[in-house]
Amino acid sequence: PAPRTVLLTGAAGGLGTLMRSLLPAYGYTLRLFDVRPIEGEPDAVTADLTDKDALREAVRGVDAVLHLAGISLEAPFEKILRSNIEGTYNLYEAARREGVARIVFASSNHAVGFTPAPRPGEPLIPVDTPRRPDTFYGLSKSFGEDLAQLYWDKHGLETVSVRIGSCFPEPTSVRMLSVWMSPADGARLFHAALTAEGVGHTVVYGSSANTRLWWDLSSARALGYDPQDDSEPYAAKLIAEQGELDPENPAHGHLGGHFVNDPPIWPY
Ligand code: NAI
Ligand code: 15L
Repeated sequence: PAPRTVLLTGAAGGLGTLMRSLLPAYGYTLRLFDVRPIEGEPDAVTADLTDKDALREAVRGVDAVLHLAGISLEAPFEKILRSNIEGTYNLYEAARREGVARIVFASSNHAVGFTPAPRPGEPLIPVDTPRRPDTFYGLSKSFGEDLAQLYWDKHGLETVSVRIGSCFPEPTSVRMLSVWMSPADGARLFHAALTAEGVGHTVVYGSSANTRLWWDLSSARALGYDPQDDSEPYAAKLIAEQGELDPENPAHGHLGGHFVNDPPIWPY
């Protein structure tokens, strides 16, 4: 049966807020979880991913989890370790113990951020391209994908790992013309990931059907995802403001954009 009750972690964040407004139309009842309180949502669970008891209670009885919580940009390793690595492990362990069948994991393009962006005419980047994290942040998403594979192989807990490009109301950079996922397409993709049958552990890229797309959406389409949006209507204005991407500039020539150039944040 299709999942109906879904735990949404990271519900207070940018993507969580978008999904709180878009996913109920697909018939889901959302249980909300975030370390930050959410105004107007007295039933939301306000807890940290390090709180194993709170997580165990939060996943109890849900059909699936949409796991968006975590640090969403580069940060000192120790912080990434707590929220994204240990936090995601805690979530999987809670889900395993409570018998939750599926997790949709918000992975990121930054798990493969050091992959050179294809130039026009070159093949799109496949999902099985070697992982090349561009930051400690991207490394934590790479860990999350491996954790998901382990929990499928060892425990039969299914995951769709969605390597999200940039999910914001509008693309705001020339790079985003290639990696943008409209919020409406985001909801379509998460819905497909929550409902497709027999996913095991499936990795997909998360973006709209952009004219300037860098990666292969076929594994997402195989779940039933049918993207309806394209960033191209924003192209002329963004290119006039910012210029075309220069593939010789590392911050332009890799999937991860400026993340490849950002120095690690030391110390702890
Ligand atoms: P965000 O930073 O706006 O939201 C993340 C939420 O997670 C926040 O509300 C924060 O309070 C919560 N959180 C962080 N650490 C936590 C912890 N230890 N315990 C409980 N809650 C915690 O990020 P955004 O943009 O909404 O992204 C959501 C997820 O999607 C993140 O995992 C991010 O890495 C991933 N992602 C997002 C992309 C995007 O374009 N928005 C692109 C690629 C991946
Ligand atoms: C991400 O993983 C971040 O969470 C998001 O804030 C954007 O920076 C996005 O990647 C991107 O690559 O544009």
